[in-house]
Amino acid sequence: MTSWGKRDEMIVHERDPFNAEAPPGVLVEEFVTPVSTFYSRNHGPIPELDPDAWSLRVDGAVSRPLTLTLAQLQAFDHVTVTATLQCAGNRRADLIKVQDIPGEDPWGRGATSTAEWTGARLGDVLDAAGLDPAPGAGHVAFDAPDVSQLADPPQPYGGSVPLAKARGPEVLLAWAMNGAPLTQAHGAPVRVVVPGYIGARSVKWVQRLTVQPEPSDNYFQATAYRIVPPDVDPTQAGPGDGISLGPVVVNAAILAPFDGSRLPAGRTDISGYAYVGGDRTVARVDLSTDGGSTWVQADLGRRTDRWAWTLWSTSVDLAGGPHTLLVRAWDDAGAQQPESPASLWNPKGYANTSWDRVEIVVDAA
Ligand SMILES: Nc1nc2c(c(=O)[nH]1)N[C@H]1C(S)=C(S)[C@@H](COP(=O)(O)O)O[C@H]1N2
Ligand SMILES: [Mo]
Repeated sequence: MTSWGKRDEMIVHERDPFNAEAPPGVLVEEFVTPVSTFYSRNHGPIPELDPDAWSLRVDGAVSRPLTLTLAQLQAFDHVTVTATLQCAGNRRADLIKVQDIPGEDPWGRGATSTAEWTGARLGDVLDAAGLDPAPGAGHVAFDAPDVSQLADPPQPYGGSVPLAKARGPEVLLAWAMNGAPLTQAHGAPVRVVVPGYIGARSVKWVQRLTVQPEPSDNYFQATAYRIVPPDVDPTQAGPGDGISLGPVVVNAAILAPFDGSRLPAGRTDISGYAYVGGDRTVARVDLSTDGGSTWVQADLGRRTDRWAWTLWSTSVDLAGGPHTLLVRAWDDAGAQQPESPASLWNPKGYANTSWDRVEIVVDAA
């Protein structure tokens, strides 16, 4: 059985469709996540597309609808953006502890990863298709060929982003990841990469872009990836119900040490990620080693990539005995993560951005 180029340590939630994340200790090792460690999130079978037969249709509210081959797409300017993808289901496991969420994978802290994506700007392709230079509010819908039986009714995967976001210089039609052609599981030959938005909008195996007045009516835009109120039965929620997820709000996790670990006396290194999408950046990361009574500021590490996570770290002296580690990040608008997963619980288990908590025991000196 194929593991789609992933390392053996991956936590595989499902084989079919393939859904896997790296254990926290592996994820924190590198700023740019190796492809073998990058999480994989699929709603249907992973298609195998022939790059020579692939084409991208660009249509809808454009004056010159286009069909581009891979070579024609690669004739546009090449752009590389280091960007984090974060699944809206990241850290769902802690919501499931509050109340069960049937039918959804119990993602830990690893449904997020960072890569160097290379491709053409989506905005350049839209310009070539004669997008009205001053369009009203609109959206760009993305269509893929992978048919998901989890959708109601079963249908190919799709989604959309607002036109204003689609035209941002960071939004790519990417054919390479970390300097190599996209692998089959990550969307070969071409995927959309929408930095700052939930991973669901970075549609893999993209084959059609449509400029249209409304968001996509695809199941994964209109019905899934929405926050429905806690008292609504998610199987009864239909198109347009709930809050549609787009920009990622501020989030952070502790990747080392692991929850439940026993550590030797002496200095303890603590590290993890913080990330925020939309127009925001991570401003500060606070760490508590006493369950939230006192906080210290973590070092923020490499800060050069506007669309990538912050890998923070700190080193503390801990007395022997049990400790509750907590992390909370702040963004540059002054927003902070909510304290409890219970306050965020929603029936599909999206967007758990509560303070991350890790329990450890330190040996007596
Ligand atoms: N065609 C297609 N694109 C897709 C998906 C999918 O199932 N099919 N999953 C989405 C979701 S929910 C996420 S989080 C990201 C994950 O990207 P990755 O598998 O490359 O990590 O892809 C998105 N694009
Ligand atoms: Mo996702």
